[in-house]
Amino acid sequence: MNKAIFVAIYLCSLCNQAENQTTYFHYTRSEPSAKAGQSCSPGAANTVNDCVANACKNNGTCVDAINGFYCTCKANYTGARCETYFNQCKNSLCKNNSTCIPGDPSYTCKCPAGFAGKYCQTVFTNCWTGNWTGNYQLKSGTNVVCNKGWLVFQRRYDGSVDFEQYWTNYTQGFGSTTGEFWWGLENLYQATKAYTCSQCKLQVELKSLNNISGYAVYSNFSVGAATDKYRLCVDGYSGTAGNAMNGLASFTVINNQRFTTRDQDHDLALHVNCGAASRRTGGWWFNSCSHTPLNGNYIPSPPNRYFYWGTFDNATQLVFSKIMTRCA
Ligand SMILES: *[C@@H]1O[C@H](CO)[C@@H](O)[C@H](O)[C@H]1NC(C)=O
Ligand SMILES: *[C@@H]1O[C@H](CO)[C@@H](O)[C@H](O)[C@H]1NC(C)=O
Ligand SMILES: *[C@@H]1O[C@H](CO)[C@@H](O)[C@H](O)[C@H]1NC(C)=O
Ligand SMILES: *[C@@H]1O[C@H](CO)[C@@H](O)[C@H](O)[C@H]1NC(C)=O
Ligand SMILES: *[C@@H]1O[C@H](CO)[C@@H](O)[C@H](O)[C@H]1NC(C)=O
Ligand SMILES: *[C@@H]1O[C@H](CO)[C@@H](O)[C@H](O)[C@H]1NC(C)=O
Ligand SMILES: *[C@@H]1O[C@H](CO)[C@@H](O)[C@H](O)[C@H]1NC(C)=O
Ligand SMILES: *[C@@H]1O[C@H](CO)[C@@H](O)[C@H](O)[C@H]1NC(C)=O
Ligand SMILES: CC(=O)N[C@H]1CO[C@H](CO)[C@@H](O)[C@@H]1O
Repeated sequence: MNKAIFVAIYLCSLCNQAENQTTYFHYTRSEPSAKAGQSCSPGAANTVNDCVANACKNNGTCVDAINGFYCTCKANYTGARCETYFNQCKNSLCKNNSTCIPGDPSYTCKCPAGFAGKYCQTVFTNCWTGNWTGNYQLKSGTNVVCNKGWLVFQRRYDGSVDFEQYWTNYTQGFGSTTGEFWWGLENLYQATKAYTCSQCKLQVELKSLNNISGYAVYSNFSVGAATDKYRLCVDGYSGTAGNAMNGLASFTVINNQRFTTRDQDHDLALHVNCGAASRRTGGWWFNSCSHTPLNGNYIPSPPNRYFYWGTFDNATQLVFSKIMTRCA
């Protein structure tokens, strides 16, 4: 073999080797074909820079080459254009059979029911044993929303969920724990039944149509069993929204009242169901009736039937509510 041909074959075998090694080689165009002994080497034939803008994803470095380009990927990325996450989860810290989900900049662990924490390293029993914020699952499989150590049992902010529901709905809960919801009286009872009224607190956060925010905290809170129609104990007000639950007219004091819905009237009003469908107040603890219809119509209809807190922003229509409890 003459020397020139040997060099050409040698160079071409380098090309092939390079091509084999750069498994992410990406052909985008045809370059003039290499002629033996002449233009086989990449430098000779690579007349066009193929590294267009954003050729490589995720900050990968584009390397121009004959007939195209290839990408050198940053850590945790792979694929011809670094478009795919590398298996971050291979050595993840996810504990207790949780599922590792790749993400940017790092993976997250999806916990099985009954576990919580960044790596699902902790047994989850209730919102108030830790400094929890977010959605969790009790061992029973029930979804629960925690907010800085409080258990959220009602949340409204856009009117997308209809709160004009029946007794079974108010006992079982409705809506979605990722959106608007009522958690359910039976869930609330089961989560708090080990505690007395003086061991749990209630916190209500509100925002009015005028964009004024306020809150009410009650130092004592509990709900009774289904057999007692989830009777409310609520006492010890402090806050900025006023004591509308117990502090207005005596006939609207709702401490010690049972729960009423459109189809189950357990209130003290003689000739009316405070939770009647026509009143659009949703299910609630009513005396005869109440100044805190937090499950009432989101949009006023009829005009005097709506979602408000009697001592807050002149009983203006609300746009947001969050009701939470914490026991210890
Ligand atoms: C890419 O680099 C930018 C700027 O340095 C940085 O903000 C971004 O997080 C990086 N993206 C990846 C996937 O590494
Ligand atoms: C790659 O992912 C691991 C977790 O799998 C993470 O600890 C590491 O910081 C990541 N590296 C870069 C450069 O993003
Ligand atoms: C994890 O899964 C294994 C196999 O299914 C099981 O034996 C083990 O008890 C599980 N551990 C936890 C903490 O759930
Ligand atoms: C709860 O979380 C907040 C914010 O992350 C932190 O400042 C506080 O120290 C935590 N409290 C406890 C008891 O862990
Ligand atoms: C209310 O309860 C009824 C009967 O259990 C059910 O069919 C309906 O879907 C529930 N509605 C909501 C909004 O959950
Ligand atoms: C509220 O709790 C305090 C103790 O924290 C107690 O003295 C008071 O009687 C309780 N009120 C009700 C209605 O349970
Ligand atoms: C309240 O805030 C919302 C969104 O921030 C805004 O669209 C609306 O105009 C505000 N309303 C008043 C009465 O200020
Ligand atoms: C509160 O509402 C009533 C009835 O609409 C009105 O007469 C009163 O002026 C309002 N007060 C304030 C402070 O807005
Ligand atoms: C019930 C159970 O297996 N819990 C384990 C969850 O993970 C932590 C951290 O690895 C262990 O310490 C627990 O024993």
